Amino acid sequence: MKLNRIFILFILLLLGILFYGASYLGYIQESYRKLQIQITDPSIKTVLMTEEHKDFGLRSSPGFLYSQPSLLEGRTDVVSITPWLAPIIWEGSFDSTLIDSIYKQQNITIATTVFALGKYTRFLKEFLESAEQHYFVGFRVRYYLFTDQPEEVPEIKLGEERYLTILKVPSLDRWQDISMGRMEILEKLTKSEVANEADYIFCLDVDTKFYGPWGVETLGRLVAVIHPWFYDYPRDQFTYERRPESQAFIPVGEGDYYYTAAAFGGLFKEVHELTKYCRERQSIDASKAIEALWHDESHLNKYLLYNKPSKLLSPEYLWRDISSSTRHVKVIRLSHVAKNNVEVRPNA
Ligand code: UD2
Repeated sequence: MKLNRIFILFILLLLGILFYGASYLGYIQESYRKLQIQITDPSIKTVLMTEEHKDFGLRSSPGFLYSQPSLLEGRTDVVSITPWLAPIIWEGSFDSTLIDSIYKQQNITIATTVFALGKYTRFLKEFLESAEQHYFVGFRVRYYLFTDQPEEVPEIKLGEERYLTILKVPSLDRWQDISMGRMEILEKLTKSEVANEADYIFCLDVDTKFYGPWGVETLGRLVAVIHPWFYDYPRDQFTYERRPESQAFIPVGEGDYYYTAAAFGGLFKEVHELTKYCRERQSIDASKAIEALWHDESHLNKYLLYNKPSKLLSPEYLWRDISSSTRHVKVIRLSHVAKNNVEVRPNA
């Protein structure tokens, strides 16, 4: 009799645990669903992305003529390869006639994300208009524009096979949160159906303007851009996060190049891993009430130190300011535009 009662109690306890577990799981799934909808609303559904990447090799056609490549002549004033043998792209290191013809055969699409929240919508017109003139001209481009004010998006005449999707996101009070918040949105976007609509993705800052060609020479598995302020600095002077308490911590003595968070890209799978890493690390820091020195850029630099990019873009691909020059940068392709941070940002 006593044994029977213990047995019944045990069964009830088991049922209780099962019931609680199931409802907790349901709760997680429900919260996750809400999160997905919030971020991807209104038009992006989350689906399993195609893991396969179109790879046609680098084919050239018989009879197609271009300058003979030289083994002895080329740029000697800059380094165009990393110690892990990734190319560093500078003017003079590639033949755009040849490389365009190779990628033309692949029928590729390039997704490009840009965020314009608060007063940053004022940068959209120049950014988009100049992109239409210089960015992947002759190739299919899909812009994904995240903004808290869709009504402020200017009307831009897009070229053939150029598309713009506007996605509404909530406003935020701190520019640091806007900057870091991009990682979570990009993490989700790179796992959404957008991953099936394009072959490569670039994520660019909006307070920039194109002045020169940015083309298929920039495509690669994981592409990072060398920050225009630090390309000639010793690594111990890079503005890495140096506090061990932060997840972005990089000890003195380590480091390759200092990369900008204002432009990066690659295959969806790779950009997904990068953005996921940054989002996770940012939230661990936030739970410990610490914020990395340069926000998402500090985490991005840590990721890229231990997950080496397969292609690096020289500071031609994101220069400081069109009015400043250096003998190394022969073509300014994309440049930050001058802005008054105090006036344009939501907080100081
Ligand atoms: C600086 C750094 C950059 C990076 C960045 C923070 C230079 C030349 N650049 O760029 O390397 O450290 O700070 O990640 O030093 N945004 C909005 N609304 C806002 C604020 C930001 O939409 O109110 C978006 C927008 O897409 C902008 C991006 O976030 O391009 C980055 O923010 P930023 O422009 O304030 O950063 P910036 O140019 O000072």
